[in-house]
Amino acid sequence: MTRRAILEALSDGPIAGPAIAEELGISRAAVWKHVETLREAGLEIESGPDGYELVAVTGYDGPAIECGLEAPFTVEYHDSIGSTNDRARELAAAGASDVAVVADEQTGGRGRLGRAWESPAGGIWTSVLLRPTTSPANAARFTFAAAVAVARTAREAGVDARIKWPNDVVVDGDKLAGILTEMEGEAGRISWLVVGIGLNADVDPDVLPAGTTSLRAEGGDVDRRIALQGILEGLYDRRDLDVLGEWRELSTTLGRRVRISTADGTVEGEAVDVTDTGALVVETADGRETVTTGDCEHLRPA
Ligand code: BT5
Repeated sequence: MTRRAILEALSDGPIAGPAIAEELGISRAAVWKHVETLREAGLEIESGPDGYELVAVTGYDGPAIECGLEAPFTVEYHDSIGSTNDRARELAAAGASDVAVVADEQTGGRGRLGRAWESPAGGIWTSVLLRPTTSPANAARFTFAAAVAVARTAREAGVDARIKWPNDVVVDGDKLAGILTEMEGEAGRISWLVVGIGLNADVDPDVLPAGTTSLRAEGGDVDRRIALQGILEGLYDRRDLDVLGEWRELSTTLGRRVRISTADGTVEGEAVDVTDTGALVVETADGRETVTTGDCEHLRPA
């Protein structure tokens, strides 16, 4: 966390090296080394008569993403990795928490049920490791909180994003983002929870499966650092909140005719509500059904 503290001091700069050293209880040489590392990571740090000052942040890596991030996550950045969810699970097994694993590219990105998630360079691929003190029954809330955070961030980037149950963010029906929440828990208690978020940011949808889109393709702002910070802060701020109201507001599924394929068959009808455990309530020809999870297709009005 020293690097983070130095970054904060530099953002409020100019500040003299010895003053930083004193404030953080480290040596002047250590301050100098940290500053050099940050410069190598692409942060523009000027040194003038009054000391160091952070003047610009460019790039997309750990220090750049942590700079100005208003959520207490450590960012572990990889140019390329198999799956950020797999890496976050490894970190969970090693006892870590509050880490966001971020990659420019994934070579083995995963969706639900072992499906592949295409993750070319330029996307936002991240997995946030949390240890919430709640029961496994509440895990879906984190998927919902992530969906709200992603949809809001995309909307701030100028894209008309909405949430599609259970785990997508879409623009006019085309998939912009997907969420994969995984966890380990027992006896009414979550041990760790990993929220995997894939957002097609600065990506050409031509290299993605049909029916997908990206921030770039929708003419949105594709500053990944700003977008990712928005998502991480949005998720963090909602970690203990009831997000159902916000989810309902941003949902494009509620009020529609849907067909949901589940392991037990197909449910068709009008999506009328979601429950606080993330299930979809569907008004079918035979009455109301509550569907825990599945693949949801939006149908044209009957
Ligand atoms: C999801 O699964 O939508 C969850 C995707 C989660 C991806 C993130 S990226 C960071 C983290 N690390 C990982 O390894 N995973 C998470 P599902 O609802 O099962 O949808 C999967 C389907 O989406 C695929 O079968 C394709 O049809 C489609 N798809 C694949 N790549 C896509 C992409 N980049 N954009 C939109 N749709 C895609």
